[in-house]
Amino acid sequence: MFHKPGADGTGKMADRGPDTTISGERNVTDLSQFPITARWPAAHPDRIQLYSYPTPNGVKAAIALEEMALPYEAHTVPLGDEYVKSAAFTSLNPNGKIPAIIDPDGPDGTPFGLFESGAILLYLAEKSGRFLGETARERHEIQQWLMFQMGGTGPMFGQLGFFYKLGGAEIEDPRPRNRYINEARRLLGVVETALDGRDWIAGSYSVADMALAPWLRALDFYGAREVTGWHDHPNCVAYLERFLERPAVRTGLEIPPTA
Ligand SMILES: N[C@@H](CCC(=O)N[C@@H](CS)C(=O)NCC(=O)O)C(=O)O
Repeated sequence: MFHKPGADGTGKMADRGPDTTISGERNVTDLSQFPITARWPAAHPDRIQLYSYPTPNGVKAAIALEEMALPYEAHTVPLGDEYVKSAAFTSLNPNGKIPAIIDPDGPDGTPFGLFESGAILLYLAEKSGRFLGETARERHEIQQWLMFQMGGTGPMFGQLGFFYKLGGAEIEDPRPRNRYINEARRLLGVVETALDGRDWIAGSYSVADMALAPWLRALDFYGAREVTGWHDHPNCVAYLERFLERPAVRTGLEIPPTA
């Protein structure tokens, strides 16, 4: 752990690092070394800057920030190339995809940028000291399911969405569509079995759930519940309902605003 939230549990930042200047009584953090801040200016540079859009990958970061009560400022970055593939955005994430963050109070006390939702979840969990288990065994199991989401349900459900609902739905050859339908159904079966007798994927509520549940929810958005046999997976159904009941989740799902 490199940083714990304030003892009052509000997630207040630690003392400012060397990149911070003092202006009168108020600390002013300088994020100008990050070119993205010229296009998406920080009104509160002392807070974590979130660059995102409320997609399954994007909401993971917002949900984590909400759950951990870390102070942050969200910037809406739509998915068009003029945004995610712009020079400003790729200066922070060369891969040109949301989400990405800048933490003005990074591990060594200086501003720190990070992309890839799984890496962001692990970073925020370490920073806050929350949702990454209490023991090494728990931590490794949480990381296991997080990696399962990042390499499994995320890319596979994403491809299913493309071939079933989005740009690829008009392709006549049924093979890509069937491939991802079958793979999504198989992955649902894995999650269904793992949830037998437990409320959360790694035992206690963790960043693995913040990663996994938004992708289970995406099946509904893709209109793919029937083809993947969603309702034949009662543990998954109950799990998603449990997740969506959390106030931090309900808030995080709407961040950043799209209008
Ligand atoms: N592995 C990345 C994937 C991120 C990702 O695919 N983001 C999508 C939205 S969910 C995106 O930015 N798409 C825009 C594009 O690919 O041009 C992560 O988990 O952060």
